[in-house]
Amino acid sequence: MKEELNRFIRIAEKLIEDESNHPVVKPADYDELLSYLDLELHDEAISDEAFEKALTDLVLRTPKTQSSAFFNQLFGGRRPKAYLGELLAVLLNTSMYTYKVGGPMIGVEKQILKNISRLVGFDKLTEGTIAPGGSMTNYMSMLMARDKFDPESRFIGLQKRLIAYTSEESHYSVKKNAAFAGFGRDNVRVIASDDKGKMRTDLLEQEIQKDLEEGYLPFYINATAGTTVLGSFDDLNAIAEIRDRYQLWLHIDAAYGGAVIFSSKYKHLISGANKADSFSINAHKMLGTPITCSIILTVHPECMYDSFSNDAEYLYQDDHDEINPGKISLQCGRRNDALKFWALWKSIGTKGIEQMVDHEFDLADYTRAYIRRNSDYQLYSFDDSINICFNYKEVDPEKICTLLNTKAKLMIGHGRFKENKFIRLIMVNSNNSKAEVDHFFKTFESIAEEI
Ligand code: ABU
Repeated sequence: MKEELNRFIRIAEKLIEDESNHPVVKPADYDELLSYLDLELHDEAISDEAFEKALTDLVLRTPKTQSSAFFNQLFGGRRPKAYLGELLAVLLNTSMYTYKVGGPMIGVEKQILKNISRLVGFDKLTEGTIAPGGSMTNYMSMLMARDKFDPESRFIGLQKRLIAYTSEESHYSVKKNAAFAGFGRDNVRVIASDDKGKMRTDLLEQEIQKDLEEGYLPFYINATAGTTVLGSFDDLNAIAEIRDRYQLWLHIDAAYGGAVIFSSKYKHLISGANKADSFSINAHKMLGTPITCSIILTVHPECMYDSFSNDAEYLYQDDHDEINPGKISLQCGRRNDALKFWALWKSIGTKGIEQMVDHEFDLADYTRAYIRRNSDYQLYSFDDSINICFNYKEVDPEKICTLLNTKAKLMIGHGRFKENKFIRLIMVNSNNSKAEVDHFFKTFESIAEEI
């Protein structure tokens, strides 16, 4: 293994150097790209030299999501301590189903869950776990709600006409999950958002009433704290009131924006989160932890056991359910996604994480200020968000994003809200500074002028 660790360091050093010299990989068509690389699998072994070259070439041709020029998705920025935690988790190859196999890593996960629960402000006992991504934590919340409202569904399939509610700006997993959960995509009511991307609570209530009149069973609301396009936060207090009136399950999908729980300055955005039946947050988004680390908590621990536990004599041979998290997991084998986040949190403290979050918002403010004082730009997104959505002169957003990538200048995507299509810049890399923002605009404008 030592030899491979040395090889890892050699390749990693090349990657990090290449990343600072060429923050965007020169893209190529799929077939062309594969023709540069040695991906064939042969019957015979190859030499270590050939192996290292194949691996290095592959790594250096992979899109650089951790560089200073990556503004494309809701993650970015390598926090070294989190990466150290991840590398150790890989070496240990723990599976987080039992204390027997996971040992103290079960305690690491529980510590994170306890602290997140405290920061959300839950005053009840919560239970939680870590799942592979926000789609899956959304799914877990939906399954718990389904099983609570239609308990027979766990044994003989759906018996009730369940209806779920979410906003048009919510994550696309909500509809997929409705299909997986067996009540179907068409039984998700998609509620229009207001002009700032927040779910219209008046329409939410109207839809619930209509469904009740028609004999359906409204059971689940999925509210969003940090929408993918605008970074908007639903009005969680108003939605919780509706939940109380009609007795539904309220899940808060804070996969993206949940990081504000760490910030005294921005916590107000998520006011009401502590009223949720379940809450999810992704440490791999604003918190700079490697993909994936998606945390779900619920104030109904019994629902977590009802939906996810199953006996397996060959697995659960020791200890009690409380320290065998396989009993509340979606999966059987489960990566140790806790250690990387714990390593970051342990090293920089809650205050260090708060600084990261605030820094992302500061950079977003700086970016918006540039756009606002420059009449060539039009801004479509709002304050208190790290998503900056804009257009420049008459330039087609799709065209410029493609050109910036093909010229290996910047990685950035485009989005849509209502009738407007625009460039979407995600200011999620807390390693960046104002210098990278200035560089962004300089590069962006020079390529835009070519168009
Ligand atoms: N949940 C990931 C969404 C991806 C994106 O909008 O960048």
